[in-house]
Amino acid sequence: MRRGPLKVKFILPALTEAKSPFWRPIKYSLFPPLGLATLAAFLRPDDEAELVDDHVEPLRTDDAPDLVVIQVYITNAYRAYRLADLYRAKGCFVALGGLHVTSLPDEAAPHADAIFIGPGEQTFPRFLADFRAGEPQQRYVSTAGRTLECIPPIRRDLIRRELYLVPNSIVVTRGCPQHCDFCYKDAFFAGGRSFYTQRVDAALAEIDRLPGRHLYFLDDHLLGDRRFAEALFEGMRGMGRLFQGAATVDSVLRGDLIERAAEAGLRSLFVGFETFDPANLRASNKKQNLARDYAAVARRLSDLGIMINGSFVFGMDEDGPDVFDRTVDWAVRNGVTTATFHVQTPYPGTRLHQSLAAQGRILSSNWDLYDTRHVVYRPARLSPEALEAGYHRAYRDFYGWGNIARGALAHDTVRHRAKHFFYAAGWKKFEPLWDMVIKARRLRRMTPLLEAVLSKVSRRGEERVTARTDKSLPPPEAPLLPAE
Ligand code: B12
Ligand code: SF4
Repeated sequence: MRRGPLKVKFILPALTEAKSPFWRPIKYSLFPPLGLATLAAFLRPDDEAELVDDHVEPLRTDDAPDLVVIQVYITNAYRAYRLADLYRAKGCFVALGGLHVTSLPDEAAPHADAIFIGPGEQTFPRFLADFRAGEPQQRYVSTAGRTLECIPPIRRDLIRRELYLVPNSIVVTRGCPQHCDFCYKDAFFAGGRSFYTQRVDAALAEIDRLPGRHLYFLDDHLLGDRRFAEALFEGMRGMGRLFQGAATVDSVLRGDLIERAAEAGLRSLFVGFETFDPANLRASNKKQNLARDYAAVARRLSDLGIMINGSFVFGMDEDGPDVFDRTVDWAVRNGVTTATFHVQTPYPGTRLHQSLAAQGRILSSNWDLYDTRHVVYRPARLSPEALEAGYHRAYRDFYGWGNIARGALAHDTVRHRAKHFFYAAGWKKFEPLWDMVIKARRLRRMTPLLEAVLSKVSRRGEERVTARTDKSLPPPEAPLLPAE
């Protein structure tokens, strides 16, 4: 029985200690650990909580809190286990949860006093009550009845805002209504609802609490529940916010939700195009993309002044050696502002993993390599080397100066062209500058710049310019930077 206040340390371990040549400080200084700050809200006011994000600040391990809560993603799993072992050796109670623990509970269990399967809003408060009563269980499983209604406000006071470019990241839903075979989602939300939302008034209140103008919704599919999204955007009209988010191809084409989002302040959207091949889409159960006109998606977003962060996956079974150039070419021609390329990665627990394992095609179970940059399975129509090389080439080509300029010219207005150019170049071409800003702890000073780039593209008073064709552009001149 523990009557007094608890000393609790929440840790988001980094994927590795920041020494890999692929470590991009700006990528890991974007978003604070929202999941852990959500869990911290279930503590009592007199408990002492500390939240450490290993990506952006030194992690001291010479302390001995009553409870250590560690979030485990696939790529930080080994480091998370090492930290867990270290704290347990000192007699601290260690709780492990998150996506990777949910996929592989038996792997995680030997490193923990308690493990948590699925989202934590249902299980963590239950555990805290058991822990205080001196009767913690070893395994907590989130099941039917999980909800975001009436959860306490996320503990943003624990987040060191000055360490992040986007401290105003926010999640107002959990999961997604779709069921793609390669996605973490179905395994993570098994046993209960796999798509649910906050109450609109609670989401609006959370938005209201955030200072400044810029917001980044980290929801898997912000437009996934039409009624919720409509009410959210209605409530946000007039708030003067600028925001970014993610949604599916079909939701951009359907109805007028995307217009409502633009009116509420949506300025850039992460869109899961993933593949152009219908056989790939069918094989991965990505039905919502089938027979959709991707170019129409790009046009609609461009017309609304919304920049596109396109997500593309390489290495599906129909992908041959031409997939890289075709994809980059399409993205540039259609004015995709930033692209996120992935080597297909079979996360354990997904149907993709089950299927490749059954075919004997999994080549490695070293989780450090499951970072969407390495090939961990045997592709069907490419060698692993060609797939990895093509992936890196795609990044290099897409972010070459010539293609950044060409992509910018795909838009109709001068303003949108300028925004596209500066956003894409700023993200990939000024890495040393970002590193300096991060080291000097000046990320917050960049917010006005980000807001300026995300400001509204208005057609009023601005002539539409006739889009120049690719042929009229000079070839890429500037040296290409290393891929991501
Ligand atoms: C933001 C984000 C990032 C950010 C930062 C992450 C951060 N600061 O948390 C950045 C850009 C750095 C990033 C990078 C990567 N990411 Co990422 N990212 C996300 C994203 C979009 C949102 C995370 C989030 O805030 N979710 C909302 C919060 C509320 O949920 P949560 O964090 O899961 O926390 C809840 C539960 O997990 C649980 N929980 C978590 N820990 C614990 C612990 C205990 C004890 C308990 C009780 C409960 C519990 O309770 C919380 C509340 O319900 C997710 C997609 C998603 N929807 O989750 C992908 C996602 C997590 N990323 C993913 C991947 C693969 C990566 C990369 C490896 C890929 C890449 N090429 O970039 C890298 C490396 C990450 C790393 N550090 O290891 C995958 C993870 C797959 C897996 N099986 O682990 C996801 C799911 C995307 C996807 N659809 O595939 N990512
Ligand atoms: S649409 Fe995106 S988030 Fe939803 S299941 Fe498919 S990959 Fe996952």
